[in-house]
Order: sequence, then structure tokens, then C-alpha cells
Amino acid sequence: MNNRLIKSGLRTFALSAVVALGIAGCASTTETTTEETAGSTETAATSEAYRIAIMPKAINIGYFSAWDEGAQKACEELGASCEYIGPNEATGPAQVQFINQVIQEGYDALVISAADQNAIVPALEEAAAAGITIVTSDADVAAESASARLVSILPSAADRIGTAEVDWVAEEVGEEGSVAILSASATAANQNVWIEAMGPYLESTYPNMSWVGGSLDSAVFYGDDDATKSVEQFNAILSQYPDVAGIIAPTTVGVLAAAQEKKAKGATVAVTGLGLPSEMAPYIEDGTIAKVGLWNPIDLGYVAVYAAVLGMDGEFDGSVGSSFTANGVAYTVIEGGIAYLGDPFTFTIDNIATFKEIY
Ligand code: RAM
Repeated sequence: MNNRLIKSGLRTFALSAVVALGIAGCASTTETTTEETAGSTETAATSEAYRIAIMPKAINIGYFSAWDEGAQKACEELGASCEYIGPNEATGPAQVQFINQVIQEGYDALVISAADQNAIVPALEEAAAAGITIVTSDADVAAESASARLVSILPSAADRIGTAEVDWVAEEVGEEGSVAILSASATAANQNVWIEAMGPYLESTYPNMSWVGGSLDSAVFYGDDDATKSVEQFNAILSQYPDVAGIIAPTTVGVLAAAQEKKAKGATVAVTGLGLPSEMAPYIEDGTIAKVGLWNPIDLGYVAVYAAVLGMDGEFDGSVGSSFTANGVAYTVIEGGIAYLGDPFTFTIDNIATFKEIY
């Protein structure tokens, strides 16, 4: 029996003890219960709860704090011990240092949003070889490296996210004019797949709209999920293409920077994209921005931890067609080893007051 299964069995025991306690109406701790009920072996096991690293693209991004909030909630429910660790900059090489730390410290699992779909793969493969269960969430590794992880928990199909953003900008510019994209990074799979879906959709759906510079490739600017660089790139778009009608920023960091700079400059360009309601509220409330959208990042992190723990428990193997349940909802793995959370919500002046309180 491998180490994971031993831990799994003992963890289940500790949880049952807590449930039993709840029924008995006793307020004691898990540790005390196991000690009273089963002696010292199980007490030691309780302190051996799964240890899971929750790794964002970069630690200082508000979106990932919400993702971690959900992850921590799941960890608490499942009796796992989870640590939020990661770099200050959203790059693959910066993440690799932390993945190496996860390997060295012998974590049981790693839940990670891949800042770079290729650069982190060798480190992930090393982690998997060391017996660490890996779940990507938010941003996956490249499709050809999917075997490096158990499963990827993503918000929604790429085309649904990409085409929705094109519809939002089209609505705002009256289906006319040129559009630029302020992306996070050329190395992040999530950004790339959404942008790929935007290209043909805008061209086929909105005949009076186009990409700045004449093609999708020329229209994409990268702010690296860094606030300062995103402001610079927003200004670069305006100076290179003064007639630009709209900007789509499929990144919470980029769309916030664009809103702030649009307001500061008094620019008329329409800005939309994927924004965290709590960060975007001031700009929606004052009319700088009409609409942004996003799924619930708290749910995304929560579901990813469930996948990791159920995987370690041997109750979920990540194969196509397999499924697992988190908070009463069943998630089924589709081709490519992916399970989706659900389509993005949209936020406007009509609902921002409610959503900004949630995430
Ligand atoms: C940023 C990150 C993240 C993305 C969101 C929408 O926080 O790039 O990966 O999913 O934006």
C-alpha cells in the first residue's frame, strides 16, 4: 500500500471521528477524539493530514486570493493542510523555484495555475515522479503535457469565454471599429486559448469590426499580469492605434490597469474583459466601464482541491468520463483531461453591488 492510501485511510478515520463527535454534541478537537478513541497511532496520523500547496501564477493578484479562499475552504472541509505559496511575478521560471520547493518539502499535492504552459512541465513531471498529485486549475499546461497532471479544473470552454468577451466589446462599440487585446502573457495557456477563439469569431460575426493592425496577431499586447506593465501596454495601444474603439483585457490585472488608466487619461476607448467584481466596482459605478465578466474564482479553487484530495484517496482517477463530486455538484472529465466549472457571469451597474461583496 502506498503512502497516499495509508494517509487516506487514516484521514477518513479522523473525519469519521469528528462526525461522530458532532452527533454526540461534544466540542472536542479531532486530535483529542482520535486519541481517546483509538490511541496514539491514529493521533500521529491526524497530524499527517494531506499537505497541499496552492500555487497561483503570482501571489499578489487579487483573483488568486479569491481562488485560494475557495481552496482553503475545501482544505478545511477535507481535513487537509494547505499553504498558499508562489512567486511575485507570473512567469514559468519563477514558479519552477516554488515547484522545486514543493518537491523538496514532500508535499502530497500541488494545485497550480500554470503561468507558462511549457516551462513548468519538467518540474511538474519531477513532482509527479516523486508521488505528488498535481491538479492544474485556472490555467493548464500545454495539451501534449497533460499527462503531467491528474486533471485540469478550468472555468469554462475556451470558445465560450473568448466569444463572450468579443460580444461584450461589440455591444459597447456599437458593432463597429477596431479592437485590441491587452493580455497577460504569451506563455499562459488560458490567455492563448481564449484569444485564439476571439479571432475567427469577431471576423465572422461582426463585419464592421476588425483587429488593430489588421490581424489578431498584431492586436495582442502583453502586460504580463503586472499592473505597471499593463498600464504601459494600454498606453502603447492608444499611441499606436489612436482610433482603437475597444480593448478586451482577458486578465483581471490587465482590465483593472486599463480601467484605471482610461479614467486617469479621460480616454474614450471602450474597455472590457475578465475582471474581479470587487476590483472593478469603482469603475463600473462611475461609468468608466460598462461590463466585465468572470466565473467565481472561489469555487474554482474549491473544486480543484476536491479533485486533488479525491484523487489521492483513490476515489477519482482523472480519466476521460470519470467524475467526482464537490459540494453536491458532479464534475465529469472530458477529452483532454479537463473538468469545467461553468460559464462566466457578467457584471454591470445592475448587479455589481452584490458581486463586489462576494469576490
Ligand atoms: C488573471 C490571471 C488568471 C485569469 C484571470 C481572468 O488573474 O491571468 O489566470 O484567469 O486573470
